[in-house]
Amino acid sequence: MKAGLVGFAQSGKTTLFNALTGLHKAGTPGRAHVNLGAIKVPDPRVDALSKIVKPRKTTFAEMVFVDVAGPSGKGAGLPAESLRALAEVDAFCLVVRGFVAADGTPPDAARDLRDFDAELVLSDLDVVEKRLDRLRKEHGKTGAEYHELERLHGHLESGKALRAMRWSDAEEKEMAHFGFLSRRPLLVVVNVSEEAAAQPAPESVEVAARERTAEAIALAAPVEAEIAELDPADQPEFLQSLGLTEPARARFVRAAYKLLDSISFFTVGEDEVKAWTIRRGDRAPRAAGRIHSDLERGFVKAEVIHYGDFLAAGSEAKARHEGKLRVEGKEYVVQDGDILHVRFAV
Ligand SMILES: Nc1nc2c(ncn2[C@@H]2O[C@H](COP(=O)(O)OP(=O)(O)O)[C@@H](O)[C@H]2O)c(=O)[nH]1
Ligand SMILES: [Mg+2]
Repeated sequence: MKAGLVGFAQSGKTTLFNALTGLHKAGTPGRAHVNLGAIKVPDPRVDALSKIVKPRKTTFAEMVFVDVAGPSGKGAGLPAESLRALAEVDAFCLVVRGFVAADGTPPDAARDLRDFDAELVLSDLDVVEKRLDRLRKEHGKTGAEYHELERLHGHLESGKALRAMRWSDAEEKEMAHFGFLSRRPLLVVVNVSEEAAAQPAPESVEVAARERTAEAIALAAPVEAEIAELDPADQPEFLQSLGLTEPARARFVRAAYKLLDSISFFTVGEDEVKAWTIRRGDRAPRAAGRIHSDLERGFVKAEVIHYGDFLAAGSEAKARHEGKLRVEGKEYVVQDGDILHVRFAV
């Protein structure tokens, strides 16, 4: 899973990037520069499985972040390098300023959200208009693509993001190559001051986010960066002093999973216990394909034990003995917490 940190300059993107990844990148990346970092997705189930199986290696799912330079101001548009880096992200994490700026400017997070979303809409409108022009010249005002794009044009022109549109799977596929920015799932992170670190996102932002089919969370990026620097043993006390129960990293990852409708499945063996990320609704062959493309191509069946059954039994052999192992075929929809063993032939 790959998330792009976006937002206006000085909103705290790089500070959040450092807090999430534990890296120490300086300031705002230049126009031709992007920061790239990955975090392990915390999952107590992986810890529990690892304790039982005692594998040589334990691997958590990964979430990759890209931190790019934002527009310098309202209407300035995203720099070309940023657009290129954002082409391949699964979701946008929009960082909006919720603290008083160095020059004393009070925050207006809801406005920044509206302005930034408008940038995404304008960028897509530009793409649609260019394609419509081209189609008009080549074929006149006819054809399925022309009419479909006209529909998107109307929607975008009314200022609305493509996120809110219902598309069939076929439409989704047809439109994929355009890489529309306003179609990407959006997680709004309000970077609040330390005093507000434990409070939910301001109501005005919640409302503006909901109107845009987006989710909102609040955190204080510099505080999170501090937490990331602490010895794990010292973290609980520091968190408690701020009124927090867990680092925002954990909340952030959960929100991102929810936003992308992602779930985890596991592979378990003496060599490795490993967590994998898939979309809810993915069938067994696609899940197998995350492990290796051969496993998807040559998928025969999957042996499945659910995490809860595995834990209750205490070992794979016992879970088998208790009849908790199911054999599933190509149509099986993988569930969050499934432990898979894929049988394949290529
Ligand atoms: N007071 C305060 N300053 C912050 C906060 N987050 C970031 N900053 C400061 O704002 C400036 C810009 O932060 P940075 O992360 O580089 O923003 P970016 O341009 O969005 O990447 C830096 O001087 C940060 O120290 C915050 O929550 N509170
Ligand atoms: Mg930056």
